Amino acid sequence: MCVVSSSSSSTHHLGSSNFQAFPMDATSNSETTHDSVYEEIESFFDSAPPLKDRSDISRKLKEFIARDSHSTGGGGATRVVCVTSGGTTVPLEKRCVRYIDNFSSGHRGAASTEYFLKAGYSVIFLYRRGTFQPFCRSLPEDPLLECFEVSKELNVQVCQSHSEAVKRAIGEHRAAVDEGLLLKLPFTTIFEYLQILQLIAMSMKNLEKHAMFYLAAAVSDFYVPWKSMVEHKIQSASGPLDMRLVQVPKMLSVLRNDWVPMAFCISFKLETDSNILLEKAEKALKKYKMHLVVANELSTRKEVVVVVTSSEKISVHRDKNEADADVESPLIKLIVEKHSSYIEGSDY
Ligand code: PAZ
Repeated sequence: MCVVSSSSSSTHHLGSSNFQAFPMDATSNSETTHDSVYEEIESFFDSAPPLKDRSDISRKLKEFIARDSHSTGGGGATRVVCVTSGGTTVPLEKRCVRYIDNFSSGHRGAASTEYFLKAGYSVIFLYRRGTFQPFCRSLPEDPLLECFEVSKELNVQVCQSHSEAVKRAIGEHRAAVDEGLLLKLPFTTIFEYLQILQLIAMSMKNLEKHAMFYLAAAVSDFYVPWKSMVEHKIQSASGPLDMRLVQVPKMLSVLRNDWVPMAFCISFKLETDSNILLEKAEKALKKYKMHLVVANELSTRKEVVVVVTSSEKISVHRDKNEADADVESPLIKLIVEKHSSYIEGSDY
């Protein structure tokens, strides 16, 4: 039988990831976050496999934020939002053949990114590789094969039926990237996601209230710590699999209290049981001191969401009278208004 537990792991320990869990004012709010949470988080980062392209990501973030403050005359008045999108994977082996995944398509994150850009925000799009991308939502599933055709002279051309969608996807996407308004950073595993999220937070800290975190990614609740993970493919000949997953430390507390204490923070709560959804969203709002929690149910998430604040619950619906309308359009409008009130100091 193949058992993945801490006792099987020590020989495969990769050592420190050269990653500091609390590079900024870590103790400033220590009374608000339990020491044990800090310890769990520190241990998560210390034992996570180092990000391969860490310095490249840091450089891109630095340049993106710097370009942003230059374009506003150094006043830093531009609003920057980090949109997280898609689901994180949990590898079961270091030389990963199998992993635990979740349903998230990244549609929410991609659509929201488009609306934030339209509202004048710069967007850092932290997305799961292979999920929906901003401006590409209306393309068919296999765009290369379905949108293009090859003429007798072997010229590649866009099929008439898809030409508008292709023009929009390429044009609007390129404009946002070239103008320095959209930075896309991919992740696959929970280890990559949380390490990149921290790098983003570090880079956005000085934006203070103009920074926003819109955390729509479906983040794994359980994982196999890297130091407990077997190196090679788990063998089925060994019989049934007995595996212990531990809880992913709750990063929302440190994000809110230590990494970016001034940023406007929005988390999402997904449930399949509508009876517990709002209660859980309210709990998350209080526990992690979020400014807003967006509550949604799996089967209706494209139709309606509920924005939960400390004083109200606002249902936001997709406009059913419009064929291509989505719920993200009114949702982002509302969130932008709430963020404005926060910046002006008239709310929260
Ligand atoms: O990615 P998608 O458009 O298929 O779904 C969006 C969502 C349901 C993942 C998002 O709205 C959400 O609720 N994210 C947080 C999930 C959670 O509770 O962990």
